[in-house]
Amino acid sequence: MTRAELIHEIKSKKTFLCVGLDPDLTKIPKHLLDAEDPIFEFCKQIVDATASYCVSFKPNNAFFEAYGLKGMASMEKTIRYIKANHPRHFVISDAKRGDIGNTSTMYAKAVFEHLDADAITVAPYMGKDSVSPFLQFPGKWAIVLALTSNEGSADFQLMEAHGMELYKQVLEKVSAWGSEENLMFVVGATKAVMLTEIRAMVPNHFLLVPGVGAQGGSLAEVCQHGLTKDVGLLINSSRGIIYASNGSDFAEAAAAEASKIARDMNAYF
Ligand code: OMP
Repeated sequence: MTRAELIHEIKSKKTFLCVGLDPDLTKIPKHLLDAEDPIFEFCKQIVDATASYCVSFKPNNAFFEAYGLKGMASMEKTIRYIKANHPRHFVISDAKRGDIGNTSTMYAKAVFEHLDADAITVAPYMGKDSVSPFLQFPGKWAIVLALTSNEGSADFQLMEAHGMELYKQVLEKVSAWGSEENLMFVVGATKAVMLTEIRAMVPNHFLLVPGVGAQGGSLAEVCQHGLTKDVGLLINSSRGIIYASNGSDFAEAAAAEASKIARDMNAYF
């Protein structure tokens, strides 16, 4: 999906919500456990219920890999289901990859050629040759970790070297490796006030912003500091939407939660 296509989807639907698919067998409704593939069944129903309120889905690999081969198959089925039934949604494989170039190329092939996801999250700390392979696929995106939502982000990302915090060096260096057409950055919603400085460095890049909902980040604050004329934000919520209910009404509850966020986003158009 190109940047222009993504912006078109966002502006025509008046939402920039990304629904995170983090399936956990201990949290999904009990009645789904009898299904042949409970994880896929859960994701499929969440996807169908929330699709009209979002422009993107973000399956997080960990929540599928935790169930071994079966979980991996559920992830692949989920991504193929989204691609086939909701083809205008932007699919982010949240795998946080990054390795020597030779290996990153294979990670990129796995996610872009085999799974046909639109984007993958990438950790930048092995440097240019570890990130570049993800930028070689037309219409596909690398979403590089800049300032993450967790407490531990302070351990390295806020450390200063040569008078500049490490996450700012990541923004500066990595933005020169790709373009606004194939590169986004992750900035946690819990760090919303820092978006003003981040926007001064990357005024047009799309930012993936997780951390509203369960982690307590504020949508209004993120929008206040991070919105651009092209919107420039994909705001993710996972648990706050997908576990809105663990009863038989889970899909309706997820839809209601996604719709609430989409309504709030509507005000910014
Ligand atoms: P909830 O806290 O349940 O909304 O989930 C947030 C999702 O975003 C999880 O899949 C996290 O792994 C992911 N995430 C963060 O929470 N913080 C970050 O800084 C980056 C990510 C991510 O790259 O998506």
